[in-house]
Amino acid sequence: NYGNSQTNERKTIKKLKRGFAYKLFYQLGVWTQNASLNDYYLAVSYTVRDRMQQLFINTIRAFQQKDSKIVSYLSAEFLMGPHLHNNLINLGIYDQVAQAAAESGLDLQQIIDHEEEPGLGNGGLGRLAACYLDSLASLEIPAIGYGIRYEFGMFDQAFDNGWQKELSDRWLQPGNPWEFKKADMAVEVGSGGYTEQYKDDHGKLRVRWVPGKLVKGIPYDTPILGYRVNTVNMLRLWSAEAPKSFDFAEFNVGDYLGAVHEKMLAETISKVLYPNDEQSHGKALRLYQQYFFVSCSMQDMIRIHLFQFENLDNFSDKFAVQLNDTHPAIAVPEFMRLLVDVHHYDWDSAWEIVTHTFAYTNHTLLPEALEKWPVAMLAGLLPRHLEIIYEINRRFLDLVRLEYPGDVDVVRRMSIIDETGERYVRMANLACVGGHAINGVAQLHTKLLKEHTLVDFHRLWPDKLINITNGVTPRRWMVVSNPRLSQLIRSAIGEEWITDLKKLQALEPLAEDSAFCEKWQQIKFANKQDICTMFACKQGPNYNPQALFDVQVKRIHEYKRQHLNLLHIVTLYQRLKNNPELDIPPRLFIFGGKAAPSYFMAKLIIKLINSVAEVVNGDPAVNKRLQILFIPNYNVQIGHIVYPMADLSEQISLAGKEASGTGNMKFAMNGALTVGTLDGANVEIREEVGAENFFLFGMNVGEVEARRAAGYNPQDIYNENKELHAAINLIATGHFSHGDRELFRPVIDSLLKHDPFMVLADYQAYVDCQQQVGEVFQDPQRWTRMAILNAARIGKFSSDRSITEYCRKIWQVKPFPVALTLQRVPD
Ligand code: 26R
Repeated sequence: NYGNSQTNERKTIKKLKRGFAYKLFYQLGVWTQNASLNDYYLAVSYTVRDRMQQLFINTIRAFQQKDSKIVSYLSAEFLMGPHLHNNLINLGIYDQVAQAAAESGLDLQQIIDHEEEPGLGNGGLGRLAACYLDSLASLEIPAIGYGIRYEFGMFDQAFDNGWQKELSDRWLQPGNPWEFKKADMAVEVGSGGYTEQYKDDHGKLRVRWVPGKLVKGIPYDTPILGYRVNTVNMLRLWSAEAPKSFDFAEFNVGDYLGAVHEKMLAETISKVLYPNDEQSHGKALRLYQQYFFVSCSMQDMIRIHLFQFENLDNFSDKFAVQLNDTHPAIAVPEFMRLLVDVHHYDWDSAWEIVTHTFAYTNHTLLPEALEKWPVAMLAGLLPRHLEIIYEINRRFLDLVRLEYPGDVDVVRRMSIIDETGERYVRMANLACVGGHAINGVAQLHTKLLKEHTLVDFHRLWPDKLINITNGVTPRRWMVVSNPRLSQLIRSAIGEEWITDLKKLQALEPLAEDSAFCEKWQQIKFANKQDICTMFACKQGPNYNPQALFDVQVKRIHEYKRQHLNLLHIVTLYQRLKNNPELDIPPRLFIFGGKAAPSYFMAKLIIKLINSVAEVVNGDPAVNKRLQILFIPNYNVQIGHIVYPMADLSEQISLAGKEASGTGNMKFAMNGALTVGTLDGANVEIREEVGAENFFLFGMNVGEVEARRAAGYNPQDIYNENKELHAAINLIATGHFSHGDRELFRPVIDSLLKHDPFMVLADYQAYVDCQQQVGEVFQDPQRWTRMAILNAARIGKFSSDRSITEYCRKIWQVKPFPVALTLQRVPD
């Protein structure tokens, strides 16, 4: 019935076109001729959203069935990226909508590109949460992502004379068609005040918290589509508002301005995402943000639970709550408070429920990133929670003393309270004690947690700490962002790989098929051309799509060693200046990434990259073979462009510092080869794709430790290594700073005096490895074969695999397929 399906297709397109026109007219209130691109973006998005609603509402109903267990993913960050394109793909209506748009005189691509992305995350941790939501829905696991609806997400980055400038991110300004405000589902959250004892109706002595202030949390729900399934999960983000009682009429009689001021203060809570990925333990607002969204979310889950059950006894059968790092760890005492103070559970039963509910994922090995809050701050902001934390700690330390009699040191180390100086609450210890599972995010990371960061906890509870290696969603990171490659793969091996990424293995034999290899190369080339047209070189000739595209995109951090990459560039620059005949392939070095606004060294590294770029790109003696592009404002949208066009993926952190990395996976999926250290998930990527298809260099963790133990002196390396010496001197003597010898001195000094991330120690190995990279690139057949094998063997790193492991090892949740029992609109 080809004819039949064709008429259906026509009907669908006609309906979509009518949908656009309706939305423009009725919802946006504009006439076609006057509509802006934003109006069209909203009209198309609302039309698409309507097609998700039946599924969304059916899924919510399914949550209410007793035998469905729900995963709650608590995260201070969700770096979702644009919704429209992804939803079109997951719904399977991209082609129809493109056709309907075209027939309405619209360019769907232009509309998709118009979307202001919700960048409610800093980097890896927030993006991981977004990939996990995609997989949870696609695997038909009932799940709610709980977080904060920041009015201002990650700042926009611009360059001013090569320096990073932060601009506020106004993502909500054009209107957000994907969210539903649920004003009547608001909950109240307290702060400050005091605690008191009182006798309840049965004469039993109880404690209650009398907060000094209240705010209201309003949920905004965004539907999260699975890929071609009926499940539409939800992302529930909380926005802070002043509660009714603070309204001028009732509370602040006569003090109108005072009341407005109170309202303003309440609303600052969800105003802005903290852009630091360094420690922010001085910031009461940050702590309160965490408490705010956690309290809202726990109250919400309790409400959902009590909707179906009489009490909270079986709460942990209904909800598995994952703590995405320690940012939501205050959930442990909050849930205890709700159970003991509000729902009148005794301590032991409450603790049983709490510990069966929570599990904690650790995402970092950097000691400075382990959260701790001053006890004094908690006492002021959350007095009842501090009492509960003390009680948790008292009982926990009794257990520790029992296990290790006489060992006061272990007690000091494992205590939730750090008493070495000013007293702090250690959030990682709290999270470890308060849940039934702890996990690292890559094998090496978990091993290092076991041996160092969490060694005592691992000794006490040998089965509690497990590994679940990170993964990323192939829907967004292949199908959405790389349509050309996805189409080629589809035509070669079908499309099962989209939901079962191991199936990419079927590509392996095609690495020997010259016709396929040629198509593969053409696609890479076309993707590279795209970026060359998108960005024009400001100083020199336009970027050359034949060049080796050598890419490092990630947050700017010393441990990630963007400056090692830069030293290699300066080395090549000098080699070319000294020897114009040098036989190396042309390279385009691409950078992208933001620096935390207060991270001086990271910002200086950005300035240094831009400064080297200016000189190199503007030097006709080298700029046919060496060019540098720092793409401003790296975000999910830019990621969509960057991964598909990369030849080489830079994963060059000092071994032992990167917990996992996830960009490394996205690059390999899109046919880039990796140059990397044995750090994070690189180790497992190399294992999967084969050592012969991975450019490995540098010290491993053991060698790093040994080197440091032997007394590391970067100055010696600088003195002995001629090329390195010259490269550093070129920067130090102002070659890239118009003669200014002071500008980059802090970078140089750091490298020569301490070099905490051992850039100099790995320099020679890196440069040598890059030499090899260049040689292989000059053999396109060989390069392409390696790239295809990388993609073919990357299946393990699908977030579907990660989520399947979480379900089995931590959450004890099974897929719960949604039946479409509810029709669209009741008559
Ligand atoms: C304490 C606070 C200010 C803070 C510290 C660190 C806030 C945010 C961070 C960022 C950390 C936790 C993070 O993003 N970690 C990254 O998590 C990714 C997902 O697991 C890993 O791939 C990546 O290696 C790791 O750095």
